[in-house]
Amino acid sequence: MQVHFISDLHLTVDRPALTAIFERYLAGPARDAEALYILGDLYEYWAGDDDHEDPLNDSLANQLAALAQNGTRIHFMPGNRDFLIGAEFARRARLDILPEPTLIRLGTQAVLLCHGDSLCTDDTAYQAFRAQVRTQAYQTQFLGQPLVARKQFIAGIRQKSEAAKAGKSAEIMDANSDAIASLLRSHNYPLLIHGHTHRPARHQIEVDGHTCERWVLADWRESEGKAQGEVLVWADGVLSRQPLE
Ligand code: LP5
Ligand code: MN
Repeated sequence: MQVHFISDLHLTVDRPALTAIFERYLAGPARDAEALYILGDLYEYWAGDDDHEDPLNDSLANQLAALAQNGTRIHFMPGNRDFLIGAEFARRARLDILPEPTLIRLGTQAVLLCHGDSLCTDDTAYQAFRAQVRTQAYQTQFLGQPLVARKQFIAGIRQKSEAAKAGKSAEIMDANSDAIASLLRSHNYPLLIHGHTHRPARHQIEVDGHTCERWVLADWRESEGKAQGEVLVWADGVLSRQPLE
C-alpha cells in the first residue's frame, strides 16, 4: 500500500514539460497509490472554477478524475496560489478539498499536513496579505467580478509579490521554528509534511522532549532546460522521495 504526497507543481501552459511529467505520473506511478495528497500550488494560479480559458484547467481535472475512477483517492489542500479552487473543480476532478492543517494516519504514525505558507510567520507582509484574501467575504467579492478583471488583479498581485520577494531575505521566507513547534505541540507531536518553501529536506526537531520529523516537499521545476518533478512516497512504513521525469 502506497500513499503519495506532492506540492508546488505550479502548472501553467507556459511550462509544458512539467505538465507532461504530471500527466505521465497520473497515468503511471500515481495508480499504485491508495491515496494522493496534493498539498497546494498545483497550479501557478487559480482565478476561479469558472476559468475554462486555460485548457490546462479542464484537461488536468479530467486526468485527475480518471485516476480517481481507477481507485486512487485524491485529496487537495489549498496553496497560496490556488486557494480559490472550489467545489466545482473538486467535483470535476473527483477530489476532496482538505482543511488546513489536516491530521492523517500512516500505519501507526500520526502525520500532519499543511501547505507551509502559514508557518512563514516572519514574513509579516505576506501574513497580512494572507489574512485578508483568506476571508470568505473577500473571496465572495472577488469571485463576483468578471474573469478578465480577476485575472488582471492577480497579475498585479503577482508583480507586487515578485517585487516584494526580491527585498526579503531567505530566512524571512522560511518556516519559523516557533510556528512549527507550536503547530506540532497542538497536534500531539506528529510527523509534519509540507511544501511551499521550495527547500526540500528532512528535518529532525525536538519539541518539548519529543523528537519530530518535518519533511519538506520539493517544488517541481525546469532548470537548465531539464524538467524535474518529485513525489514523496509512503510504502511499507517508510517515506522516500522519488524523482519524476
Ligand atoms: O507564491 P510565491 O512563493 O512566489 O510567493 C509567496 C507569497 N506571494 C503570494 C502571491 C502569489 O504568489 C500570487 C497570487 C496568486 C493568486 C491568488 C488568487 C487570488 C487573489 C485574490 C483572492 C481573493 O502568495 C509571497 C511570500 C512568499 O510566498 C514566501 O513565503 O513572500 O508574499 C508576498 O510577496 C506578499 C507581499 O509581501 C505583500 C502583498 C503584495 C500584494 C498586494 C496586493 C494589493 C491588493 C490587496 C488585496 C488584499
Ligand atoms: Mn506556495
